[in-house]
Amino acid sequence: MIKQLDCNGRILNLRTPQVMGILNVTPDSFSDGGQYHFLDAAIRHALQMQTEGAAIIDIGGESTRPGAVPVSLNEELDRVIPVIEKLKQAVHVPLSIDTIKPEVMREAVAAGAGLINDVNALQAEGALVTAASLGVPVCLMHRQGTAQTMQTEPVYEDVTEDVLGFLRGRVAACEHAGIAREQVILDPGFGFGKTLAHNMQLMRELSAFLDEDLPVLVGVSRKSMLGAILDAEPGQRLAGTITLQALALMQGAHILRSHDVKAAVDCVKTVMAVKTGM
Ligand code: 7PM
Repeated sequence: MIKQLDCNGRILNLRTPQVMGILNVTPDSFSDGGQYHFLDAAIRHALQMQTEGAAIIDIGGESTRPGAVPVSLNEELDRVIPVIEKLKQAVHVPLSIDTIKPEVMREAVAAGAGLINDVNALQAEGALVTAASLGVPVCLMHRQGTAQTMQTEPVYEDVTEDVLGFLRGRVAACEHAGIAREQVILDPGFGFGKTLAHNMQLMRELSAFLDEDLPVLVGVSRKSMLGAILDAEPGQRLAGTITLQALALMQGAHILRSHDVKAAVDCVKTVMAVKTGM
């Protein structure tokens, strides 16, 4: 497996697991009340995550989460492009753009983003061609249904096999479009059109995704599956988040997408100490 990704000139080293800090620039962001909506707060938050050890900052302007209202192209561009332009100067780690829209991918990479994080796995019209032309790494996430429909009784034959089969197909589509396999990151998409039982099976069987010999990204931070397990609000899901992250790291996960960067970095250090004995 390629252990280093060139993210638009900034290197993401995957020889050790890394933490992707979540920077939300949506006013309806579920766990931070949208206080990072404004540019200065976004910069401060990104700088803090970098100080805490984030190796990459993920910037999302469209609410891609289950149940979210779609955002217009111009609204999404207005939210994320100024943040990327500022962050390009303010931080030194690579920046990731969380979007499903090819126009946003293009503008974001032009502004300095170095990785495309697409919860729609480049299935939008023009997304594959655009990502191929931009030449940055892409994270392909699985989801069942759209943001509006995905929590209505998701069904799988075998969730691990189904998700893996979908991602294999998208990797093939990427290669056909001219995106090198070495540029692809896999993500099973925890919480996106999955029941609690589906999410738990995916975590138990995460090592199946590692067998593809591609980097694997895991996004479990504060998710509603933890709300269901713990009967806790998003702000009270840290211990559950870290527990799932540790289980993912034990199975070989490469990137943890996390709100709580310091705790996730400590989790990486601790699990790596167990794995390596030092
Ligand atoms: C409700 C549910 C609110 C989910 C917010 C979310 C992922 C992602 C998101 C993920 C990748 C969140 C999510 N989740 N991108 N974007 N993987 N690659 O926790 O799991 O921010 S949105």
